[in-house]
Amino acid sequence: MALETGKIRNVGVVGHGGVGKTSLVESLLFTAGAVTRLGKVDDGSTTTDFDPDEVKRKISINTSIAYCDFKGHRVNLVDTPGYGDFIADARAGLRVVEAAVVVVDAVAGVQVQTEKVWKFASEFELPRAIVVNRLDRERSDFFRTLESLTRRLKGRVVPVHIPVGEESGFRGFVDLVTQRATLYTDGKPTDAAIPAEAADRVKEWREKLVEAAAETDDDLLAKYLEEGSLDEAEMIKALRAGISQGKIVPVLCAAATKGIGSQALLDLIVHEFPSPLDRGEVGGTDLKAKQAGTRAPDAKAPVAALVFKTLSDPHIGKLSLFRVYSGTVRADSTLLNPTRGAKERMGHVSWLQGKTQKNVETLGPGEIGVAQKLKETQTGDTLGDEAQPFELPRITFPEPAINFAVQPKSRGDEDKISLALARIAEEDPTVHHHFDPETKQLLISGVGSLHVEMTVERMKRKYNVDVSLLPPRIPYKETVKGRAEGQGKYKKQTGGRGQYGDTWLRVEPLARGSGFEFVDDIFGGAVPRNFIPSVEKGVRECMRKGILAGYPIVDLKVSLYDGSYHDVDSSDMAFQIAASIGLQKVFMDAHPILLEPLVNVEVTTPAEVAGDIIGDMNSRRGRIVGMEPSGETAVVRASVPMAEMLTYESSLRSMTGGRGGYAMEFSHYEEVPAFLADKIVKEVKAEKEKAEKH
Ligand SMILES: Nc1nc2c(ncn2[C@@H]2O[C@H](COP(=O)(O)OP(=O)(O)OP(=O)(O)O)[C@@H](O)[C@H]2O)c(=O)[nH]1
Ligand SMILES: [Mg+2]
Repeated sequence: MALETGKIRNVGVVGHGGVGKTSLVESLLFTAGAVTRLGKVDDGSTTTDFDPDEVKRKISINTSIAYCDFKGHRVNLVDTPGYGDFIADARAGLRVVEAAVVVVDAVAGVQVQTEKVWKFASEFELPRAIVVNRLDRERSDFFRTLESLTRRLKGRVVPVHIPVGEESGFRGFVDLVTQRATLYTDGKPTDAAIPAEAADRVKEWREKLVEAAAETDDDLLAKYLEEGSLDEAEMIKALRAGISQGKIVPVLCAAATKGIGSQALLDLIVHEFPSPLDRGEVGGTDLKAKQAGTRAPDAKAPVAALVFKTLSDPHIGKLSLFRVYSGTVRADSTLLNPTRGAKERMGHVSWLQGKTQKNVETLGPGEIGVAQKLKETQTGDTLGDEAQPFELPRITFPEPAINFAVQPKSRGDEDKISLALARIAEEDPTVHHHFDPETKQLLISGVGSLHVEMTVERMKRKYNVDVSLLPPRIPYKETVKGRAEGQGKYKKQTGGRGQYGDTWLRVEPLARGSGFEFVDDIFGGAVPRNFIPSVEKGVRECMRKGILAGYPIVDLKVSLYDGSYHDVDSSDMAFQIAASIGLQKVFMDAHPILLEPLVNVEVTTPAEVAGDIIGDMNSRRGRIVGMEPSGETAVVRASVPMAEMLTYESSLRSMTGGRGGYAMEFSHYEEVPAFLADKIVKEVKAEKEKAEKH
């Protein structure tokens, strides 16, 4: 029997890193009786942080799912990571739920990622509740936190709880609707009258709650203005509607590790948050009619399920986590993945309790489940009925912002590395990799440096390949600014047949981006026809290797205008060598320079530090090409040498307190300023000498 759709609550638990999301999920599971003992993040025993990397670092890296049954409802909890590098997973998690619990720390208040997940929740139009957690900590302050919530988050934020006791003395809260206190001793709640110490606050904040409730509805507001109050039933009704429509964001108190607040949060989830049925139809593309279409949360409708997360484990294999939007997914059925044009056999389908799977026969609309070993399906794909192909909007992921080169620790591991990275990218769509033919390096790109480091650890642990990370080499190029001409001669007389080639070459610069041009200016056979391709070959080979500092030469015109030959000793090889000797000399006489790649950068920053961002860009030899303030955030566009952007991530983080973001793409090549070019040439020479010594 599939679950009753109206009795399902899918809830994303989101927030800044380390505020207690995983602990809160654990506490909810424990309170509802879904687990028999309260796991702890600190000893790696929680339900939702089970990955070895999570256990080791004591942070969440992957979105994971747990469920509990509470007062006749099924509550699916989507525990998401809060660390910035993994926040894309939180966004993917929020795509498949009907509501969000935003957890904030009672000491720190609103933080960078709080604002980010808030924006994600707004993007998906999710109703939400805020849990002020860790109220038992030193220096925690509910009201200061509340002040930061009101100031920094858009929405009608109103407390429905007032805490009782502070810091280590925090022992419960007063419910502003019922005006009863819930006080905890040894993790056990008891109902009590409002303690005297909280009475003033309760009076003050209840008034504000009544006002907020009244404002959700014109009739209620009229009544409230007339009578100065609302009765409890009216208030509950107004709050329910207000919360589920997102007009009111209730704030609750908690200390997750002590179990305080879980029961009240579960009550709110089942009573106030919408079910998949309330959410109604979802939009997508009807692939048969080739137009926009919808799917309803109806067990008999055609299946539409969205894969929002892929996990792969060398032992278990691939796991695809999906959310059913319509229809019924059955074990042992076959579904179509229209994106890949693949039929997928759903063997077992299961509910997920952290890493534990519970096989079920069917998964109905609104349910979240997992399938094993789907062949082609990837994160973001839709699974559905073959006869009624349909595609839900894909989940989009941020473009990677940071690149590292990887170097195998043992020789011959290159293939293994690419394979491992391809597998990891299946699980984590924010990891990209590609081979750069110019620098001959394999590059890994990710969201941030921790993200790339974790990727390397995963490669080692799961696929047994060990690599070291280097900053990527900058693909400089060489060219000339002036003209020069001269001779390149190669002559060798040793015993029998000798070697003879003689070329006169002229070099000139070409326009940026035009590459290479070879001109045959020989009259009267000074260099025989059949050796002219040899000269060009010698020139090309020499250009590929570089002359000034070993970088490829571009935008150069080379003319062969004279030479001489020997009837017996001249050969293809001799002319190649002669040309190369000649080019090396004339090139250096023609005012050689280095070119460097420039990138277009777009920085998104809180408006108040936009000035710092611009100043910093100038110090990176960047040219500002545009600046758009748009309310609280500003967008700064600049053209900057790629070499100056290698360390940008950490600078941006410190300048913006982690609230900034940036994207960049290659633009064009420009001359490296002379003083820097000298430095680069010297470094390359020193490296070469060192390499030759070894
Ligand atoms: N004192 C106190 N500590 C808490 C509370 N809740 C969580 N912690 C501790 O805070 C730390 C982080 O808790 P987590 O549950 O991992 O936080 P999280 O938000 O899931 O972290 P990420 O998933 O990495 O973003 C752990 O050491 C918890 O034991 C609380 O209510 N009181
Ligand atoms: Mg966590």
